[in-house]
Amino acid sequence: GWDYSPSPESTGHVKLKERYDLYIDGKFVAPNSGKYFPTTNPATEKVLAQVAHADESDVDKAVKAARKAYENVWSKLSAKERGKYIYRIARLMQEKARELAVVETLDAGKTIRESRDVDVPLACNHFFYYAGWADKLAYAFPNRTVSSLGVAGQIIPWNFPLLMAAWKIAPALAAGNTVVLKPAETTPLTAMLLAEIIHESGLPAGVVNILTGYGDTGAAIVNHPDINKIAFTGSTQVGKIIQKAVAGTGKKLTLELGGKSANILFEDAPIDQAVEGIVNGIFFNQGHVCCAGSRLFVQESVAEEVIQKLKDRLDTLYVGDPLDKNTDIGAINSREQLDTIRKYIKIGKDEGASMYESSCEIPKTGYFVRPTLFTDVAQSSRIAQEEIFGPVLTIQTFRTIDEVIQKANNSPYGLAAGVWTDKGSRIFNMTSKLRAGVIWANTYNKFDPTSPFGGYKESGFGREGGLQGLGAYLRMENGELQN
Ligand code: TXE
Repeated sequence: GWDYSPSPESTGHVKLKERYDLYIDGKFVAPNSGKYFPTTNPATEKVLAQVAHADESDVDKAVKAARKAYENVWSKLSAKERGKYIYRIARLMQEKARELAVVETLDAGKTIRESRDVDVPLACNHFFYYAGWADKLAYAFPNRTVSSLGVAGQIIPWNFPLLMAAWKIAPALAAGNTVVLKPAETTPLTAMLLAEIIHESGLPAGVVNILTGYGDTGAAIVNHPDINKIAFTGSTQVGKIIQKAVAGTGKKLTLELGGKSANILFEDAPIDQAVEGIVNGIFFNQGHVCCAGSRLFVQESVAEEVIQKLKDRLDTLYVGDPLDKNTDIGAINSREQLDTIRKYIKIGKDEGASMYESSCEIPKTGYFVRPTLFTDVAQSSRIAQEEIFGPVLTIQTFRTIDEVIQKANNSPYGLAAGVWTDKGSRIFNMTSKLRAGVIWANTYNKFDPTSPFGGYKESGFGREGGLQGLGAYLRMENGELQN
């Protein structure tokens, strides 16, 4: 139900509760410490609701509930029954699509167009897709003996709050595991709406537990001895901490971390289409995308034309109220992230790159940044090497294929890449040489539950989506799936 007492920030028919509890063992319960923290709307800087801060004792309670549900209920159900529950969750999400989209936009700052057309439908699709695999595991992995792992601990970031919850929960359940999930501290609300949906679906108590909190809550999940698998999406810095913490414990681990992905434009590409793809690649979701095409490499012969077209296009982007359907770029997720982006814009100027920012107005309150691009960027500069995670594009030029492959691969990261060219053979040549987990050709930021997603190098390991994403939640007796 949605008949909660409205918080001051409630919008339209979507009414938020004043306070959100933890979802443990099929019940909404207060945290043992009694502590709550505020989550704010980054577009208005106003508090949306108070959210429970789970501590180690709450995590322990949730892991015990997940273990009990795994041993006594979930692993005993037929695979077909498990699939039915996952379908039911997907259908209930569809019914509540509007509420989910509005709350996602309020809590994360992303545009309503994106929440409505991308995040929520993709999250639903993810549940539908994995529901279908639940009773087909034997067909999914022929010649392998597969079994569920047990309890999965899952920690997710703030850039795609509902979608990341779906990416984590759906395959875990389909593979027969139970779950303890922690959303990011700045975007806990849609995860708690998902908890309500899961509750309404009748999923047996303890199969999914959702605990809100900060990094300490995440660390308590990672370090809990009775967890069999950790799935983390977030910063490379925290990913390294988690990998160390998990070492030697026997917990299965997947890490989806940062990126600095190359978008490569050859002179024979359809230029106008490519400009749109480059804009989408870096400005979609305010640039808070791990696979954002944040480094553009454009062939020298067309560089001037492309850069001019990009500048013109930047000036047409509308930055503002995320709930306005005309908005292209919403609010930066948090004050901290705004400070990080501003810091990198200053670093770019100090490093001697030429900055161009769009001429648009930005709101006076809330966390907003003008879409920005840098030209004359040195390969070794920090803005070309470090993840900014905001609407900031660096542009470099190249002459030959070998040169651009060398530059594109010269990064600690390897999550994604884009190639824009009219030549099919060149696409295949590039995909074999670029060290990136996902490569798009003549498009960018295309996602589908059937396609595995994940990185090389410091972008992490393991895949989410597709069969590989299912395999990440299974024990394989005769050989793990390769990434
Ligand atoms: O990430 P954190 P932050 C990058 C991006 C961004 C930077 C910092 O560059 O600017 O990371 O963002 C939980 N043990 N990405 O600080 O801290 C935390 O509570 C266990 C890219 O927000 O990694 C949250 O739920 N968990 C990335 C989650 O980890 C811990 C998306 C992610 O937060 C923890 C997000 C700990 N010690 C940021 N400390 C992507 N790949 O998409 C924190 N957490």
